[in-house]
Amino acid sequence: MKQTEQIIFDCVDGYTAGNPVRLVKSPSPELKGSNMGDKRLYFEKEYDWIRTGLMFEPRGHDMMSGSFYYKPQDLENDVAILFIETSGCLPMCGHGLIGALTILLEEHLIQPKLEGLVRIETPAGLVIAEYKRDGNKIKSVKFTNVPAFLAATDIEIESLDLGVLNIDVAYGGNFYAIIDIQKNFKGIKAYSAGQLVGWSREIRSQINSQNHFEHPLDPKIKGCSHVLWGGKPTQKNSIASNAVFYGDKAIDRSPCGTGTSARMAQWYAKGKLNIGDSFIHESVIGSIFKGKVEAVTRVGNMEGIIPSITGSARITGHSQLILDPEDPYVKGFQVL
Ligand code: PYC
Repeated sequence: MKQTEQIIFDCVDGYTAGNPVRLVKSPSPELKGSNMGDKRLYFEKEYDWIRTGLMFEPRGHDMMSGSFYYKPQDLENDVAILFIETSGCLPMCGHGLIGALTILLEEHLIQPKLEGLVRIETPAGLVIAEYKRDGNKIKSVKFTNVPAFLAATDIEIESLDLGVLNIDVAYGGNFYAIIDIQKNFKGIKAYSAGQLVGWSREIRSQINSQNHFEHPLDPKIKGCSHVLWGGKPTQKNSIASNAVFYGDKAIDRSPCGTGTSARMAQWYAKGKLNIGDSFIHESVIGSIFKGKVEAVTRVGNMEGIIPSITGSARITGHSQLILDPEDPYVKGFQVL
């Protein structure tokens, strides 16, 4: 696939718990590498202009999140997914996976070997999903995520506006700086999304300049990319609410699948959740993911959990997006 030629991408748009998903049906750039982790790096090196063209304005927006799908490397599996987001190519994206799978199944783009179960290769590792179907509609997707773990606790960061904040960092497919309600942070309902975005950028850059986060078993996954702000639940059955910051300007409209996984690992490590417990997590718009601590595991020399996340997605439209080398905004832009 060449940047010098016009390319027309066939896409299906939708959302998972309110956050956008855009699956590219075709064409998909050929990726080199023996697993999705290597292929992710190859895509970032050779094809980042496709990601920015399809995710940034004017074809996308600050929250846009998408994916390409591929034949799996291991033929025991059903599909491989590459996540393309405004923030880059994430190792794993929970709302993206639920959305991509719903589209792949409803549009008959994949035929799982076993009805009701899909084995998905992601850059972060193998993820196994179960889905419930009603006719042609996928009613819900439950995926068992890669292992999640608490990576660091009680990091002190000075925010210019909020003052000193106490932050934990946990991994759930991406590294999350988790800011729970505390003396200098009253919970997400007390602030605007714009305030959270501004503070998140400052905090993420301080956290990464003072610490190094790297997956103990996969050095390709490093850096704290997301900031998860905590809040009180507003709905009867939910346990907590949260707002996740990603990219440079986005607040996740969904409860964030990898963020919920990271937060469950944090709660488990602090004795607030046990094996088998469920964790109903609310987003800024009140949408819900149901999390569960499925098992305990080890990640290198750390104790971790195997989290599962259940949610649902809907298709909203079909489009053809054109990347034309003569278009001055072919690579897209962001207004920061
Ligand atoms: O659901 O894992 C997720 C996610 C990551 C960034 C936005 N959503």
